[in-house]
Amino acid sequence: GVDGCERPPKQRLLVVANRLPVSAVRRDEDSWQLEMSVGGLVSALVGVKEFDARWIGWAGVNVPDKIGQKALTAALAEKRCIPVFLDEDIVHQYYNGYCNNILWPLFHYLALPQEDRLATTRSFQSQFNAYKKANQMFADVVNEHYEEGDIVWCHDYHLMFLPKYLKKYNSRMKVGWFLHTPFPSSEIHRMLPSRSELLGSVLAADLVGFHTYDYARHFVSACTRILGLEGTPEGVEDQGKLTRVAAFPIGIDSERFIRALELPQVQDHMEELKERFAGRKVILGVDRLDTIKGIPQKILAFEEFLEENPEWRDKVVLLQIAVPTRTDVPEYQKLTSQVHEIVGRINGRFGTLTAVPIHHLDRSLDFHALCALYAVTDVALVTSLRDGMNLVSYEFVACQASKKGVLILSEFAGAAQSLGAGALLVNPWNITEVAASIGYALNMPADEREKRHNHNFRHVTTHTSQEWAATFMSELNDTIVEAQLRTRQ
Ligand code: ADQ
Repeated sequence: GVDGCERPPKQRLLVVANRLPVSAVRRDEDSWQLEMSVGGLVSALVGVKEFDARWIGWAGVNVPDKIGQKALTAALAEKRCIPVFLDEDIVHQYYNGYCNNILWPLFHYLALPQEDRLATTRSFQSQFNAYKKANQMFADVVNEHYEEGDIVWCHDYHLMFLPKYLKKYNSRMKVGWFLHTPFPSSEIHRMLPSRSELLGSVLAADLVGFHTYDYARHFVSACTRILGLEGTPEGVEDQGKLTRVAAFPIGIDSERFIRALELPQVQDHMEELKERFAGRKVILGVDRLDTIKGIPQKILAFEEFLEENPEWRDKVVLLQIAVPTRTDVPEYQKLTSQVHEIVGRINGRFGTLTAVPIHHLDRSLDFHALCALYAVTDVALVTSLRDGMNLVSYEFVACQASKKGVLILSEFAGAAQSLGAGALLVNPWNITEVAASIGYALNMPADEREKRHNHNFRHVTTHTSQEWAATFMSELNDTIVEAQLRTRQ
């Protein structure tokens, strides 16, 4: 530095998640084109400047040949990313199978696959074995790149065995694990054939984090009821060893959204949208096309609203932007056609020669288009049946400083705990209630809208993703110090 003092070296952080924050496209045998994707996690960690972070994860492509693997590894190194190579069979059984067909639905309170689905997929046990094998492959790569003093931060339901495997390699490794989905009631978790092994492996971490206090409490009671361990206000204790369990609600990089609204291309886009929907109020839904997001329920509620309020029929439009994900999983293909069918029916019923009430897009929007859309929206409609947090609701609030629109938010989204005071909370299963809330939102007086918006805007701009990551990391560092003190006593 200027004063001649050396800055202390930054603490190294290894972030481990199923997917790397880049998408890789192969150009030829030994060259790859990489694009950094932006998401909550990426911007959270970019914002935490005091750490020297590296990413470890799957690049999302099958690279069977050594030449390709070597070239991709080299290209990724420039982005501070380290790949885990998974072959097609593992991806099918670990990712499509155990992660997305078993854990994901169960953690969102949806039933385990019924017999007909079990018969068509490969057996539960072989999917579970692939899950463990994949976790071991992640652990191997982490271990290979680990240096004494590193912090290892594991993410999500894909990697529940990772804390245990890492500690087996090195019991002094500092390991944190964060779950982005809900953790369900212990009565739901109990149904999993591998319930105990999964809990025990997560408990090997030093710090276990969830979005909400409820999820943390569910996890602790699963550990007490299923494993017979002791739950304390601090976490879970097993023979004197404490695993700290706590809530760390995630946020967004709100500044990035607020700044984007100033850009000329975003403002042009807003003008276009305003012109396109002049004379109509805009209701917006933005979701990954996933059963947990309650998209059919949302559209049916909108239909009921139109049915009950004929005077609104040509004055309102629902824009539903639903980016398809996990298209290899049959459940998701079924959902797509179900949504298309409902949208088609409602547009046939209430559309005119010049306008339809629902615009449904099966694709993602780029960041600037998304910001413009959030900014011109009158009512955002989030009807998740369950959702760990739901960042779309945060993004909408961040973009509404001038319009002060209304957020209708499912009480089953983690975000209901943080944005509940400003939003209209609904039970998405109660279509009549959601329809009534749409009416209430569209007619809400400006002063009530402003009060509600200000409340949420303050929350979204103070509880950012950067703050989330920094808090988790400092808590993880603290647990290590506490553990050292305890062993010295
Ligand atoms: P998701 O289930 O993906 O995340 P969410 O938190 O809403 O849900 O984040 C979705 C992200 O994708 C947002 O940043 C949104 O802008 C973007 N997105 C979604 N649809 C899009 C579209 N059509 N076009 C463009 N962008 C789109 C999981 C959990 C959540 C939890 C997060 C973070 O399921 O509950 O909040 O992780 O922990």
